[in-house]
Amino acid sequence: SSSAASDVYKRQLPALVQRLLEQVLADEAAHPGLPQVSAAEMERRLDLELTDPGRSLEQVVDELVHLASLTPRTTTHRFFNQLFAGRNEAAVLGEVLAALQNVSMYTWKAAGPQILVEQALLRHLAAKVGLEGSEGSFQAGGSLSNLVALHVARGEAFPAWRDEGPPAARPTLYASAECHYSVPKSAGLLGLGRQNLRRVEVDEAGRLRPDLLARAVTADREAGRSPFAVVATAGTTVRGAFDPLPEIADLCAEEGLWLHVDGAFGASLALSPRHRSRLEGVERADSLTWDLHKMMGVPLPCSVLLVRRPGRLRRELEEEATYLFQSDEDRVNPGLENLHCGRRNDALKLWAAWRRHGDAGMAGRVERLFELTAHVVARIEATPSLRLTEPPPCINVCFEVDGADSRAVCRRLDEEGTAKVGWGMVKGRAVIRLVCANPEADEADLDRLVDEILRVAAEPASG
Ligand code: ABU
Repeated sequence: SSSAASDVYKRQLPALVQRLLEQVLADEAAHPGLPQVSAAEMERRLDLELTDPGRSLEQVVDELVHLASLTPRTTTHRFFNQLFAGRNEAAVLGEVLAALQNVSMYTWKAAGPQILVEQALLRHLAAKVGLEGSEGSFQAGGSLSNLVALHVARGEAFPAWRDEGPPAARPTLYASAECHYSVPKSAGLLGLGRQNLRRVEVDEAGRLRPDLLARAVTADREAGRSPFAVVATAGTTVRGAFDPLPEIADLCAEEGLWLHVDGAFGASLALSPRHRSRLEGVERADSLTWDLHKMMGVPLPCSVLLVRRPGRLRRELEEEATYLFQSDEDRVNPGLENLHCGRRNDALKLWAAWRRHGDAGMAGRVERLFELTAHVVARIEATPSLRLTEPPPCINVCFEVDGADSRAVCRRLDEEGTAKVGWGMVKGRAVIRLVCANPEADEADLDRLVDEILRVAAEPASG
């Protein structure tokens, strides 16, 4: 019966959750890094088969603890591998409640005030980037935010496409050669054709060149194509470059092109008065992708899409579903304007973190990441055998060790369990890409990491 079930929750769950948390956190503290093992070896260590009979809740907790003990640590001070890292306690609490209540964010009927939480966040984020009055939605990651943005841009330029299929004109899209891989993926998914995405060359610092963009648009028009949108990147994945938004926005205005800014990584700079100037021009975007799970450290995913002119999302996404949209005002039924039907509550964790830290705390987080970045840059510059690729515009630091293969260095550190740090390609060279995305890591952690990189690079296998 439902009362028996709720009794289980009241009597057992708090203690089980406490046990899970204590054991996972203790193990993480004892082993902040784990030696990487192959998938085949992991399969030998784990029993993952789904069998009868089922097990007790206590046994399930034990199994979860064991699984966690073998899972890569992304929240400790040894993880510098991705554009996200660390953990935010208030956000974790919000996430726990989201899982416990399990609302689906499509209707007021099913989610009630959680919809208002989401809308309050969208308004606040829009104001931070000068897009007051815009509409927005949460998506399951930056790739989907980019996809939906380009779907809306396509509908703006070719209103009949959604109902009638592709037009005869050849729609053409532009982005930098260093744009995120979700842009060509979206071009394929949306039926634009990946070959109709122009990858515009970048300057020395990895920023899209507006002069080449203008030339490409003119050439395409002369060839009978239909340019319709530009994706500018605010914070590229490897180098952290910010495309020149004012010049690109000028061109888009002159040419009547939709300007989508992929700020999945870099839009969080808008929260910091000290760093927001790199985003100058973002207020002229027609749409913006912003991943709060990156610099802001809330659990994945937490991606927001903002669209300047309200009504566009609904125009391009609305479908009839009488079984779902049964009551209440449409303004609180976000399922009418979202790609997703059933949708998890990604807003609550961000709202909890923001309530905890306030605007100043959120800005402070971004600023701390830049302080850590400056520290590691100074350390690299002071070490004769290390070569900084370029002064980093964001929180990812690219560098090489003289005489060492960056890929081998990263692989060795991972195999040992010393640290996770990745590599990327810049101007044809493999460079170490160290991302300072965890404000809980400190200067000593970074010094230690640089020491370990130097040690590993000096070993024969890394040459
Ligand atoms: N948006 C994908 C970023 C992947 C990375 O952390 O490098």
